[in-house]
Amino acid sequence: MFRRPRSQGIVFIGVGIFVGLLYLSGCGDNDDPLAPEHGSASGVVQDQAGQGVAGASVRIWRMDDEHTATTGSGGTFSFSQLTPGAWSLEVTAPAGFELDPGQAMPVALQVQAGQTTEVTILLREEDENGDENGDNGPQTVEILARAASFDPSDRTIAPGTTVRWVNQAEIFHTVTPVDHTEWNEANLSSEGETFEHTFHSEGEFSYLCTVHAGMTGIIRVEDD
Ligand SMILES: [Cu+2]
Repeated sequence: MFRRPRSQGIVFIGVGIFVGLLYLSGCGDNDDPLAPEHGSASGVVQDQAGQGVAGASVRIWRMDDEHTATTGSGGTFSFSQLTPGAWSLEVTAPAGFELDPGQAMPVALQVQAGQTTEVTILLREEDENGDENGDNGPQTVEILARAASFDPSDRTIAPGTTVRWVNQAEIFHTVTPVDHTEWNEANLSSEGETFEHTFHSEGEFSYLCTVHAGMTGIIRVEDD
């Protein structure tokens, strides 16, 4: 008759205890060392025909954390190792394209640990108006509302330029005209919020944030 050696029985018991402990340790809710701490965001930049657009610049940011990418041949991009939370994503169209008028920008994204947040950005082919002189026609420039300053605070632009103020932090700011009515007071209440105004007339337009003393700026519109 076959008789199992005593030492083999002890090994079986030992393995059983080990497997049991492994199982128990896997049941912990929050202390699982293998739980993902980061999330991902990926997406596609496409034109109105649904074709991916290569060469678009993609920027994703959250407080002081910022990542950039350029879309490849399928119009795709992805960011990994993102801290979970609210992120803002902005796409700059490559030559020949512009944002679709219905495309909100920047896009607010919610990143979750262990998950990939998907986003689709719509562009359209740029119309050819305003492109006769070899320049890029009407331009949009950005001014960043930082913790307590506008950056750049002094900006010179050509008539027809759109200025977009972008809130960089979860801080309430205003963009309040000083001694002019070129635009109405605007609020930038949260991170990623924007305000745009297109300047058609030459002049110097001062503005300030009513919340933060010394947070001032000026737009100089000059035709040259
Ligand atoms: Cu402010």
